[in-house]
Amino acid sequence: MDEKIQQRAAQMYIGGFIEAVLFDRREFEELFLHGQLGNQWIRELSVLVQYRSAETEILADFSEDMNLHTAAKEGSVISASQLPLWKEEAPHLGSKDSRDTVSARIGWNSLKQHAWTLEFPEKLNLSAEKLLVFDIAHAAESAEPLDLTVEITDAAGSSAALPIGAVRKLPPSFTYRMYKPPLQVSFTSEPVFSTYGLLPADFLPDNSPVSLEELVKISFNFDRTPKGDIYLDNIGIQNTRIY
Ligand SMILES: [Ca+2]
Repeated sequence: MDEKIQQRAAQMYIGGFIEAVLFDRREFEELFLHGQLGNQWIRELSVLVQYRSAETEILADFSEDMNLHTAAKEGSVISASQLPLWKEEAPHLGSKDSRDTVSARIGWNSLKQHAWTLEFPEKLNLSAEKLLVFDIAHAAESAEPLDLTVEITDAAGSSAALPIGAVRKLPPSFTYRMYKPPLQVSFTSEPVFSTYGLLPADFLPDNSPVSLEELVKISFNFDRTPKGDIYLDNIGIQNTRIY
């Protein structure tokens, strides 16, 4: 990356962090929640941002046990529908090492009814001033952008769905050269997470009957990109004063 672009990117993100943390200018938090905003200011930049606010209630981060069907909140139930690949593992790094945290790995190879679903023991409130957040990364090198649908369901069984592409599709993998020339080592990639923050209001078309105060289920439906191999992690509800 060009030196000047690196400097401008550092100014933007370090400056944004200071504005948000020291001066309570919470609107700068958007820089970290919506990676594509960085592109609007520095067009040459390709940005993937992983971010978690201290005001996040984690629903699933796969750290509690080795059981695929349990999540952070006791009594939560995870299930999968027709997924050819579903396990929990530590994402690999570009080297032979792995991360020291575990994520859900999900793969599919058609547009059939593939879904991954998290059900809660108690009704979840996703009303105003809250965001549904989660992290996604390509698990294998992918040259294509990836889209999927997030669906929320309330206690009465009403549901509403939103493709992540409404915010932005997950960009193709970034490739990099691990060793500098003249070493003849091919370009490689590694899983890099992107944080998504979905606004409840964006799920609701006019007159939608879904009750945001009484959610019982969040589903990830793999119905927009015919095949994918992803890591999913850090699903949570974030308090926000941005919007
Ligand atoms: Ca578990």
